[in-house]
Amino acid sequence: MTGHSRIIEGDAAAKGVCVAIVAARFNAFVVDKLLSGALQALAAAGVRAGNIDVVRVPGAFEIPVAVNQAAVSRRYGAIIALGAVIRGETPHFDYVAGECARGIMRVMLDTHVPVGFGVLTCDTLEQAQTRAGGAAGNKGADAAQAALQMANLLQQLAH
Ligand code: INI
Repeated sequence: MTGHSRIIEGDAAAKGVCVAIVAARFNAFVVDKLLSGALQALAAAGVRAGNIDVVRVPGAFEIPVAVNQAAVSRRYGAIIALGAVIRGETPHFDYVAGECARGIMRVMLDTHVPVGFGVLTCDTLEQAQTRAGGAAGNKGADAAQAALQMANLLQQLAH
């Protein structure tokens, strides 16, 4: 018989890691709930408040450039992107939501800094509220946990 396969998986308990949260001001009444969820999840994982920087940008369209700057600074082990893009009557939604997601993925692949994607893309305000601390949980908290897990996983894969 050959040996056992190794299972390599991220652990969300992250002591000593510095985290940047990049949060849009647009739809702040939703995004601020995502931000509370993310901060609670980070505290639960043992990240010290002094190791967390919260960066506010105008809207989801501006998130990637701030995430990129945070990533290239090499100050952060994990970054969390928070926003709420809600479909209106125009194709604007598709550009804002699509470019936000694409830009964030590009930063992650280019810099190897994990970015939790807590940007809601919803048809209605009600759907967004359900995902920002309502019946469907808090996607800000989920994004924070994902970013910490990925930071831990990437560290393990690098050795
Ligand atoms: N920004 C958002 O974060 N959410 C939206 O739903 C949204 N809509 O619907 O327009 C939005 N637009 C602003 C955009 O992100 C930029 O801030 C703006 O275009 C200036 O560059």
